[in-house]
Order: sequence, then C-alpha cells, then structure tokens
Amino acid sequence: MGKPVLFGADYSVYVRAARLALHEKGIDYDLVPVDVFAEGGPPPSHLARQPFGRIPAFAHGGFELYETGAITRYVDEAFDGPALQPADPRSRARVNQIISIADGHIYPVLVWGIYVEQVSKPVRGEPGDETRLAASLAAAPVILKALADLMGDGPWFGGAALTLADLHAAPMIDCFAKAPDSLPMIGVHANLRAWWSRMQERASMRQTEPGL
Ligand SMILES: N[C@@H](CCC(=O)N[C@@H](CS)C(=O)NCC(=O)O)C(=O)O
Repeated sequence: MGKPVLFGADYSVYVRAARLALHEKGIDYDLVPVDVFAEGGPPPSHLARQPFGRIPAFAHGGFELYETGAITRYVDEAFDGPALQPADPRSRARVNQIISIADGHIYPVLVWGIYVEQVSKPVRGEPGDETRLAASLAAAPVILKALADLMGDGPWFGGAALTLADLHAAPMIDCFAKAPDSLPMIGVHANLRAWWSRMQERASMRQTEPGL
C-alpha cells in the first residue's frame, strides 16, 4: 500500500503526536512540510486535504484523513507493532479521556496560554499577553492535578503500557516544560514528574524533537 504520508511541520505539537504514534509502531513514513502560517494563508493544496487549514493531515494508500486523534487511532489499528490502545473498555476510556483533556485544556492553557505567551512570543521579539499568561498560570495546577489523579500509580496514563494518551500529552508538556514556572508545577506531582522523565527518555521523543 506504500508508505503513509504525514503533512505538516515538525514544530507542531499535533504533528508530533502523530509522528510519535508512527515511531512507536515502527512505521516508515514521509513527512511533507506544510506552512499553514504562510503569508496569504495555508496553501490551497493543504486546504484540499484539511479544510480547516490545520496540521497534520495524513494519507495512506489513497485513504486521506485529518484530525490527529483519528490519525493516531488509525495508525494504531491499521498497522502491526505494539498496541497503543488498551483492549479493556475502562482503560481505553481513560486513554480517550486524557486525549480530550489534552485537546480541551492542555493545548489552550499550557501550550498557548503559557508556552506561547511566556516563551515563544518573547523569543520572536513579541510581547506576551500578561493577562492571558496570568490566567493560564492560575489554571495550570488544576490541569496538572487532574492528570496526576488520572494517572495514579501509572507508570503511563493508560496504566502499565505506553498508549496514545502519553503520545498526545507529551508534545504539549514538552512545550509547557520550557516555561520558567513549569517544572516546579509538574514537580508537585511525583507520578507526573516520573512520567515526564520516562517520556523524555524514549527514542521516539528524541527522533521527533522539533528542528532535528
Ligand atoms: N483538531 C486538530 C488541531 C490541530 C492544530 O490545531 N494544529 C495546529 C498546529 S499545532 C495548527 O494547525 N495551527 C494552525 C492555525 O491555528 O492556524 C487536530 O487534532 O488535528
């Protein structure tokens, strides 16, 4: 059927989640660069694949797909390699719960509200939005506690084995971890701190490091 193709940029946390799933499954794939922030907007060829102009988009043997959660679940189910979703309905529900929390809370608050405002805008010479940053810093402990409570004894979000929950959360936590106040906030939760160390040691995380 040929190699799957992922369209996107390596700096994107969503592209990285999809790449992590491909790497953890041991699947050879092509990453085709797309600049959704290009002057004039995303290229028409990308809008034909992803009408909302977001990354990633995915194609495999004539089958086209967008929305990262759909892509990572397809990658897990359509290819050989270690299962990235538990079979048991309750554990699987937990994994899906974490992925929803990543989309609904980690991404807007820890990535956009903290990482973008406190790290990435200043690096680009742009002032961060102090009001948004303060609100996000106030909201972050609730998110981190929810994650720590759901992980329990772990060692992974889905229990004994690495799952898509870890792969969706990790790229976002990697951005958050670059913010000055983040590590003490993560450190309040020993299980989350240990998870983050384990995650950073994975070859897939190193292989998908943005800019490599
Ligand atoms: N719901 C989408 C979200 C993807 C997303 O927001 N990607 C970001 C990059 S991390 C993006 O394309 N941003 C472009 C924009 O906001 O215009 C998915 O799950 O794939």
